[in-house]
Amino acid sequence: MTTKRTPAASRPDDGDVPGKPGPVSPSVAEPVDPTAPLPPKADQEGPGTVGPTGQATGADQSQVAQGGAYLTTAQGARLYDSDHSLKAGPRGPVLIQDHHLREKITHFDHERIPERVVHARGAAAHGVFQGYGTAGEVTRAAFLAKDVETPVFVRFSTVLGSRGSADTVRDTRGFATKFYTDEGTFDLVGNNIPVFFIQDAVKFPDVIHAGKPHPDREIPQAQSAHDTFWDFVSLHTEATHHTLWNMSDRGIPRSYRMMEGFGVHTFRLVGPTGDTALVKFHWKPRLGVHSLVWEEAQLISGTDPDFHRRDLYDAIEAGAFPQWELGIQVFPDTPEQTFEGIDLLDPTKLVPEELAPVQPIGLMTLNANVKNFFAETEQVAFHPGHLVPGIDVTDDPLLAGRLFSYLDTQISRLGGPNFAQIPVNRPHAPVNDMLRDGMHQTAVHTGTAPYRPNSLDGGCPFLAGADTGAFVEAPVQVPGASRVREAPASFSDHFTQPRLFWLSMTPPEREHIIAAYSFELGKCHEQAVRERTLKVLANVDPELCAKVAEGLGLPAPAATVPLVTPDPSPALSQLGSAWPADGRVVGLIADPESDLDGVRTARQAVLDSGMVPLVVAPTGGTLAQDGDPITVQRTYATARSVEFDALLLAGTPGPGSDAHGARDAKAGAPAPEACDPRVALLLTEAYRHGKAIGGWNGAAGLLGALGIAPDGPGVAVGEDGAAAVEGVAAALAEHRAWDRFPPAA
Ligand code: HDE
Repeated sequence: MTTKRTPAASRPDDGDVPGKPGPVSPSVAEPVDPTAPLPPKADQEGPGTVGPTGQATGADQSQVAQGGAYLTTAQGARLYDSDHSLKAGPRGPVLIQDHHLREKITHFDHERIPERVVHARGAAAHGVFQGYGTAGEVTRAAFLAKDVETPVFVRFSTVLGSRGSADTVRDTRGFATKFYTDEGTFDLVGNNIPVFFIQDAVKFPDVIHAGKPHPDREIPQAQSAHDTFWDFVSLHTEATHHTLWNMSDRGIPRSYRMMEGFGVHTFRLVGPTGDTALVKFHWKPRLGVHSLVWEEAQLISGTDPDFHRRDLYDAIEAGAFPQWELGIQVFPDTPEQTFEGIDLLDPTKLVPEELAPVQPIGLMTLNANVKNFFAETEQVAFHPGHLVPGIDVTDDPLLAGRLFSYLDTQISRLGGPNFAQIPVNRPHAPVNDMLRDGMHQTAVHTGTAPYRPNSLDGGCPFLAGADTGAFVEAPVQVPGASRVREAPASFSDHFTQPRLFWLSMTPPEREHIIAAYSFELGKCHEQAVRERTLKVLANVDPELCAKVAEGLGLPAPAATVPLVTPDPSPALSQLGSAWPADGRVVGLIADPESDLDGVRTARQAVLDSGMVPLVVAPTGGTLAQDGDPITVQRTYATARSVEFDALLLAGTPGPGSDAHGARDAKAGAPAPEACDPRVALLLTEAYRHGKAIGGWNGAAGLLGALGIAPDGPGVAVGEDGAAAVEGVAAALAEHRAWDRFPPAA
């Protein structure tokens, strides 16, 4: 039997079926003016979809994929069939005259563009930046003035992995922000680590070739735990500082929302009177800086490779808009370009916040998700050379190379020089350039004289001066010098600042660093690479070196340079501060016999504290003895501890019994085997990862049976659900129960 397709006019089901187009004219899309700024993002209020907690999210349902009533070709001709190729008879050959087949398949064949050579995997969001006005003395940048609101687009990324790689791999994270200011677009293309592997752009292909998969078998994907990476960084010791940050908890962030961002290079600001200052940019997350633990990160790579992308999208969709304060460290613009002996042009060095405090200059809020990943996240084109009046570059040799590289890469990635016309890249300031033609030119430029000087187009446009909003380079003195391929002497200190970082870490953070080096080097096959890395670590700290050597089963070498011991910088540690628990995910483990009123109370208390409750039960559906049914979001089969920041074990309605399969074990503590093994795994894994655990009425017995002391660090067993949530929220302020991790020393 065959299906015969006939023109729509003779089909009986058209026009009168609910939800199907009637015989009306299709809406015609407004022609796009490529020189116009992007329209403001539509408010996200709307009828809404259901988010991960089962709550309405408020997402805009009016944004549907197709705008018109009828499906058309790319040329606007209405189609009567897009499901069958044109054939000579139902079983005959496909005819080459099928222009619709060719249009559809050809377009599909070209759907992919080259992925970014680095930072291929990313996630992005729209938002707004509001200036505090506190930077007015050091920069004339108008978007930093008090209460000025500027739309922004931010893309977070990993560096090494391909587009389809996992989010939670150990890596540096990109943190690139596009400010659509009234004076032109400013891109702050930074990372979540304040220093870089190399001091000179000419080394970039080397470090990336070393970090990317091996060129023969193209493995491993998105990892630094392999021989070529460690071969390079052990030979090229200026990478030691960045590598140490990567091996620390900073290499595995809990969420993009909980990462710091850094401009890395020193920039030059130009003030209203032309005075200049050197600055380093910092993004400080309102939720604090938090990380995963390594086993958790590895498990998530399998169970939810989209963990960070999902987290960002869900939070924004739920209205939990992430925020960062932008801050600057300000240094005098002296001819030496150093501060307290630290070379400000060396991107492998940071300036401790204790020496130069970060001064807040504005607040960024991400408040809208992208509507189309390819159009926005994939096609956004950042470039450190996108600068606005009042923000200029320095002679950092790494930055100089980037100023060349980013424009160049967009031309091959986005297929030509007109990528600024792609909607996400369009400036919001009026564009009046004389750039013409080229691949993917979408503007229809009028006039006859795209050159200057000219008289035929009225001589316009005119040039501006600093007083009329022009970008004017600061007149920095360039000393007369011979041409050399050399670095300044101060660039050769590769160990003082890694040592500063190490000495600033708390015991559990040190333990994580030791474990990370031991893991990564343990994955290398070359003994020479391991031994050489130990020699590098000996120049950072003898304890670090000895512990990693112990893990590798190798002798610890002695330092080959005198160890300088700087004052530690507590600001480099992620521990020691209390942070809001907003946005943390709390799993509520319950079964049909649990105290469901307590579950309802606990669930509401979690929501009231700005956290996300997910009910975990033996099966899907709802839990209800009486009263409102409780929707189950995860079953014992689908839940894994890594999805949660905290777990709550629901109590039973009556006194003196134990939940979750252990109810019959009345004599003494319930036996661990009486607990559903999947619940036992959830709890013990979460415990091992330092997560907050709570419960009520009977939970203590089961936790104890699983080896989790009910009064231990980060464990909150309360009288009822609300008390348990309170205890868990308090524990989450420190993110993890750090006392559960053994100290390094
Ligand atoms: Fe990049 N980098 N980079 N980089 N980088 C790119 O540009 C490059 C460096 C950073 O979400 C590429 O559009 C060179 C430092 C981020 O789209 C490319 C050097 C820092 C992103 C490129 C560096 C960064 C990129 C690839 C050494 C932190 C992602 C695709 C001189 C301050 C932006 C693209 C996004 C992307 C080159 C070093 C951050 C090839 C040559 C240092 C966040 O142009």
